[in-house]
Amino acid sequence: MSGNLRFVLGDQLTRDLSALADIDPARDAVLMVEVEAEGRAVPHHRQKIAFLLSAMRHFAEALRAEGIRVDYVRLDDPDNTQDFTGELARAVARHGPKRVIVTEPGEWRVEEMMRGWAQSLPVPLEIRADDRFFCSRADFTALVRARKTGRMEFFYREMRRRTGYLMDGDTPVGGQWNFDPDNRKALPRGTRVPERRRFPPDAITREVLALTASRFGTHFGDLEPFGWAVTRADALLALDDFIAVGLPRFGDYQDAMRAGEDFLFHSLISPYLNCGLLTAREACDRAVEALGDGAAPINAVEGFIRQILGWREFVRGIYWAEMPGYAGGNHLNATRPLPALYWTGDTPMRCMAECIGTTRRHAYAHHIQRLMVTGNFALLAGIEPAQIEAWYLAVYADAYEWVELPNVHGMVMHADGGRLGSKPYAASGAYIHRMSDYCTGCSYDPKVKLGPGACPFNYLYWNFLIENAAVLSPNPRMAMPYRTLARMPAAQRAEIVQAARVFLDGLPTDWG
Ligand code: FAD
Ligand code: DLZ
Ligand code: SF4
Repeated sequence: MSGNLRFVLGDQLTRDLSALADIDPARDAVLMVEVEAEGRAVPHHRQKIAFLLSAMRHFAEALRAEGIRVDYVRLDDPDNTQDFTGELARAVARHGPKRVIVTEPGEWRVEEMMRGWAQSLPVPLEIRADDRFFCSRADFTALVRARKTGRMEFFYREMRRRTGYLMDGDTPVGGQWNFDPDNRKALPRGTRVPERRRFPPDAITREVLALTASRFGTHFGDLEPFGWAVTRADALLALDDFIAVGLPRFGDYQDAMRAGEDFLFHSLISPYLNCGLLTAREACDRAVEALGDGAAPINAVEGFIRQILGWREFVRGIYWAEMPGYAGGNHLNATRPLPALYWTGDTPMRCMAECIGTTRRHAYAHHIQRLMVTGNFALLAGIEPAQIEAWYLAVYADAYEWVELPNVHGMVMHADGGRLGSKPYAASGAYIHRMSDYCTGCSYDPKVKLGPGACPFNYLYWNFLIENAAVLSPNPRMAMPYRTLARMPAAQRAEIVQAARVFLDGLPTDWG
């Protein structure tokens, strides 16, 4: 072979990817590999594996249709060594390229592999920046030095200024940077939630579903019904669908939850953004257009832009700026093993059962379910960060470590000591009761604090504050709950600790 081998990973399915930028179809080849090691790095949800393998196969077809040579190694190829390093070495031996070209990966683990390839391959390795983000890793480091990344809000404003999104000269469109106070409404009873466009499996997806069932049969999660888009064209239709039926009320009900409604007004585009079928820029552009057309209000569009231009870019920046040390922290010294209910969904807590149910059905749960239900429970129960992180990385179709880890380790578990968020998002049952209808029909009562029928979130919340008082009470943002705790009679505090201990020690951890 007289050209270069361009190795494209499963979350790099973007035609404009830096590793494909200057491809010469006459001399170069693209390598894509399906390997068991990636499906088992954590035991990924079966629907996530099928989604990604199908998207990879469709992407390879699209490149071939352009006349690009794609060397595609299938999972069931008998010669497949089943990991990236083995497959790259075999491909280099097959093709004898001048160079191997890759785009930087989304996980530290894989970047370490790449550093190994630079040593072990008989040809030079070129690692290119991933320019699918608004803020490059180098830009973020510069912002850290300029002290503009202390909090997401300041980073986000800087990104608004840099991109010009929702800016009117130097001032934010609508006169304020942040419409969060408008975006915390519970869903009024009777509100109609739109049907969302889903994409029935084609022949390639059906083949991959069967392969996933046979190779990853023991993994968590339903394979079907499968409704994800697996091509760029369909992912664009999914974005259109969101802009038309979801975005107008996205802001109002961003934090709402309703039993049986798995998607509400959320965009469902994170799996596409993160594997490359859609770009962050086109998602933001479409939302801004909708504002200009009068099809969506400013609180919705700003809320959506904030998630993508703000949070998504911020967590990626933190990940690469702080790794590898970031993953090792355990600020609250949480050590409890992950309860089996995270895998089985078998619990009388209706909120947890609902959120784990949607996770099992779709490899998806929306943000507030992840943060304020399954995440809040993990925080209050003191689950060991590494165990709950592995769960989140496994169960969501959009999960890659660059985005999962800061959200779980930092935002949910406060295990980073406050790098990501200034205080833990701990909440009692009152929050879930206010923002959802889960408590109706639950075996517990959110208004009961202790004793028979008490909502576990209530005593777990106070127990969490008691157990972590030494670390958390000096935090000025925690002053209010600690003042309330200080007024609580000692006997009541003892009862809380006892109720939490009985409840937590009674949770099975074995689900095999
Ligand atoms: P929408 O609610 O429609 O939001 C629009 C987009 O904003 C999302 O597609 C996503 O790209 C971005 N976004 C929103 N919030 C965040 C955030 N906190 N961090 C980064 N991007 C954000 N998101 C992932 O993409 N992968 C993960 O592995 C992941 N793990 C999470 C774990 C926890 C504990 C929490 C609290 C959040 C996590 N998130 C993760 C963020 C968020 O929950 C998902 O991006 C969102 O639920 C995806 O659904 P959606 O596309 O319908 O999002
Ligand atoms: C998540 C995943 C899975 C399950 N399988 C593959 C695969 O077979 N081949 C591949 O190239 N990528 C896969 N991925 C995505 C990778 O895990 C991801 O590219 C790296 O973690 C870097 O972010
Ligand atoms: Fe969840 Fe408590 Fe409400 Fe039950 S009562 S759904 S456990 S918050």
